[in-house]
Amino acid sequence: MNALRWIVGRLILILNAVFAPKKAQHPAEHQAWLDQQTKTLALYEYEACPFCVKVRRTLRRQGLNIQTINAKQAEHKAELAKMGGKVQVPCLRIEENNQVQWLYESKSIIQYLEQRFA
Ligand SMILES: N[C@@H](CCC(=O)N[C@@H](CS)C(=O)NCC(=O)O)C(=O)O
Repeated sequence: MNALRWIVGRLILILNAVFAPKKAQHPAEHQAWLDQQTKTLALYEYEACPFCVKVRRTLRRQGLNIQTINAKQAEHKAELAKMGGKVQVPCLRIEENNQVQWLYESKSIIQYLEQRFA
């Protein structure tokens, strides 16, 4: 089962690389604004999780440079469980006005990013 999961994961990564969406190119000033805005966002993820891949493809399409955090690492997994409430990826950590929100569900994350940055 683990081996099968590993193989499917690699396939997802290969297909994602082959059919990578075009990374949005913004004028330098707008990109600098986006980078400033996204400094306080972090995506907890697993490399080969299909839902995480979906979110990463959105980041690329939108030209968003959001920090990604490998939730397979014990310290990050523990952080996600403790602060977010459950170990599920993708999860977007949003820090705004000294408040932290943990947004789960790929659909909700994509919707949030599209509403905020599209
Ligand atoms: N409906 C969720 C599904 C997310 C999901 O199932 N993620 C899996 C990884 S692919 C997960 O976090 N499983 C818990 C674990 O592996 O500990 C979404 O669209 O984000």
